[in-house]
Amino acid sequence: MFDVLSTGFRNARLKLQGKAQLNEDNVSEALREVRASLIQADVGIDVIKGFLARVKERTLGSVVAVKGGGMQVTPQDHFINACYEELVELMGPVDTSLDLTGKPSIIMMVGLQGSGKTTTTGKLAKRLLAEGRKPMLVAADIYRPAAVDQLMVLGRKLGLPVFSIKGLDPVKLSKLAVAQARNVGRDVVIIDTAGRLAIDEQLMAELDAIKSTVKPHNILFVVDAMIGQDAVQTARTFDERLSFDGFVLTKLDGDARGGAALSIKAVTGKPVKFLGQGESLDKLEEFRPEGLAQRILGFGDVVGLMHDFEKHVDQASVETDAKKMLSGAFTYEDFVKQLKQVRKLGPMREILSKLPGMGEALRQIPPEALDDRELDRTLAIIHSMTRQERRNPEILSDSRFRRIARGCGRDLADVEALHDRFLQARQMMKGLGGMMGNPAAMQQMQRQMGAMQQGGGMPGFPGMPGMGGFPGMGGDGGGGRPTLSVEEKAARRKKQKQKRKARKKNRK
Ligand SMILES: Nc1nc2c(ncn2[C@@H]2O[C@H](COP(=O)(O)OP(=O)(O)OP(=O)(O)O)[C@@H](O)[C@H]2O)c(=O)[nH]1
Ligand SMILES: [Mg+2]
Repeated sequence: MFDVLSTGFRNARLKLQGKAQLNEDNVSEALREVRASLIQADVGIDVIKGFLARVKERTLGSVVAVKGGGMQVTPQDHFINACYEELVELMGPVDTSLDLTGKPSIIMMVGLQGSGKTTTTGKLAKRLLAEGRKPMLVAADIYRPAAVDQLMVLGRKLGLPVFSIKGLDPVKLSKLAVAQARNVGRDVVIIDTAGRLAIDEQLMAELDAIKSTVKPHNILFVVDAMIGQDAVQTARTFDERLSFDGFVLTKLDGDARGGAALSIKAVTGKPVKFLGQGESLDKLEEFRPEGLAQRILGFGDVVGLMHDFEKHVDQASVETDAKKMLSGAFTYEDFVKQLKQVRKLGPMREILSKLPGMGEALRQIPPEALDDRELDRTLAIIHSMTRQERRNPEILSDSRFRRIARGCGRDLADVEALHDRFLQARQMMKGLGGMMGNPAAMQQMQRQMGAMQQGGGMPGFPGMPGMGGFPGMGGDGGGGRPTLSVEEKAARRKKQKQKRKARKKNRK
């Protein structure tokens, strides 16, 4: 997602590399890269023109500021920051609110065929349910029998009532549904309407009639982010007729060029409220222009990840784990706990795609390395250990390794490799812990981290062991097991053998 745009901004940044200052010429050159990618991402020409002009003004119009700590901002960073701020302006301001003051509150979903109305109805219902509301779903798409079934399935999944009457026209049906909701004490009614491939008068008239009959508190226009400029035009037409309250942009997890995400607010003046990021019901996020701007620039959606992390992780236990890790007293039991928490965040590729600067790097990591099954394999090895071994990794010996390998059906070398990486990671954590008590060392580390982040600003993730540094997460140079050649495997076996010998010698 947003690859085209990210590449454009990255190229623009490269054009400014090593420049002592920003001037009309070099900024124009950088902006040409941005312009090309905006056109390719199918952003409307008027929006592009305005955006580029404002970035230029912001870049040239202000003196390059000096960041705290005496660190000079490079012209590159200054340029990217201007782009970031303009992107946020373009897509903002935020208004993710829904009017839920009605009794019941009515939300009407509209949009073209296949845009994701029904799916978003389910996602929204799930979200409201979690907030303690009592939603009812209304199948107002009566033209396709499968449409009603689809909503029924979602209703069953969520344990929610679905209102549907065969053969009744959508306007009457919606009216009845609202009355029914009031009678049975449902406080939110979500009306899933029919879509058409293109806008036609009959559909518009029907939606208009539903609107004037039930007077929804919220009309959400659902739009597939994969269609660029066209989507924006469609949105404009719908808005002229129905005057909706906001957008839901769907399929942002796909290969969308993302043009619509950028320009839809600018063109219609209506806010984006939610983002659909996948087919399953939990893949709905509140829209934050900052997060999206970071992703568009290729810095990852750190805030989104932090949010997921907070949702799934018990903060108190994270802090205890972090302390334990930093003291070097980290065991396989703790490690399993961590792996399971990481697992809850979703597939590895998805987690990593939200980290700053991972866009490019992700493409270079072979798919096997981010195979979530690798996590399972690692867990299987650890499960083959006895509880005592999991709690005291120090007691692991060659005979124990052999038993563990037999137990989980893996090569001895795999078990040993896991253990090596475990010890390395633990050592690293302990080193880090030692440093924390030492201000000079801390400063040194912060400087190094600063250089790595290139201004992307990645907050620390307590309890999230250095991505890729820990075993089971594509740690050995991103390769993972399946990518080793025969020679490499032989070399690894040889190395393991030497280590085994050394360990034996040490014990003697
Ligand atoms: N990847 C991805 N797929 C999505 C998302 N939202 C919806 N889809 C998929 O898009 C397809 C169409 O979604 P629906 O919810 O049926 O769309 P609709 O607007 O109700 O379509 P009609 O009822 O035919 O007008 C389905 O296969 C969904 O699973 C999303 O955010 N990401
Ligand atoms: Mg539908």
